[in-house]
Amino acid sequence: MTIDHSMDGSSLKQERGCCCAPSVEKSDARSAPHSSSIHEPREEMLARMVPLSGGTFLMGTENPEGFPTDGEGPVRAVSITAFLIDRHPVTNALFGKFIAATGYTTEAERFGWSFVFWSHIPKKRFAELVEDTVASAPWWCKVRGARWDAPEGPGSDVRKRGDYPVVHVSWNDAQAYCLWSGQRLPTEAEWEYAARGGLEQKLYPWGDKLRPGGEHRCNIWQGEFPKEDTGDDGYTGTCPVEAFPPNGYGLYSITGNAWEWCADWFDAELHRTASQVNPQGPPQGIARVMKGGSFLCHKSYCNRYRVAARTGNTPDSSTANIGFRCALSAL
Ligand SMILES: [Ca+2]
Ligand SMILES: [Ca+2]
Repeated sequence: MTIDHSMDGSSLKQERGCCCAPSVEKSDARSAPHSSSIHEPREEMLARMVPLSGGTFLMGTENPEGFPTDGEGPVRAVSITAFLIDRHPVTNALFGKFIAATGYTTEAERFGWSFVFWSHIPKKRFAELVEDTVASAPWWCKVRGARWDAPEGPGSDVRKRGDYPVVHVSWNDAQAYCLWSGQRLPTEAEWEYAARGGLEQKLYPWGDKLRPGGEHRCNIWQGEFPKEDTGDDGYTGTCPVEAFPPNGYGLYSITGNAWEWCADWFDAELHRTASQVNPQGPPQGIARVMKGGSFLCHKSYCNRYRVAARTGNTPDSSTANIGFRCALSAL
């Protein structure tokens, strides 16, 4: 089994290492297309969403904390048509409803494994559960049987994590969920517009200071990565989606906690010359955009819990720190 470790940034031309999420070569299995006529009741879906009026905002950053080679800049005026976006990332409870209704099988289940962060694997069972690690990022362990409802592999469950973001879901899985819920993934521009919560050119959804008044505002890493997360913010893994206050648009868990898939293909350059009206990203690519960073992000290693930060991963990749939220064009 070979593991393509483009998560170290090589394929995305990132200038620093990234805890983000390893991508995988899973060509030994094919993604089964998902088709279903079963849909979630529309009023339930709408009740979870926040309508945003759209408008023109300044997307990207040229702040020295940003990563120019990720394509975070230049700052440009982007226009967005009114849309709706989920108040929270899709939770385990909600994803469970989708699975129960459709019988959908996630890619991690079909491939038989997913990536789990090393310290979340019980020490006693490490040898039994871990099949391989990512050479350039040995904290990512390939765990057979790790899946959305067994996030640390066989023996783990999400019974007490219903209000946590679902993880171990690929971009393709997120698409399948959207077919059921009647939604779609947000474009990167929509996601960033929503994440900024009405503020202009701030680093975070709440302002420029990571910990205003000394308070944690999102779930990221404290301590020395990847050795020890002190969990000073209360969590050493994912956390309930409402653990921290929402942004100005009432959206929770935007930065930190789990990365969120966006609709676009990832490219570090194309947006420089593309239309700035409802940008959709490149027509093709290798990786899909992810935004928001995760509980593994730390300033010293993967300072990507800023709203302008971006990375990408292959659409069939799944890890313990990637989830998604959904959007909908205005009614
Ligand atoms: Ca944390
Ligand atoms: Ca997030």
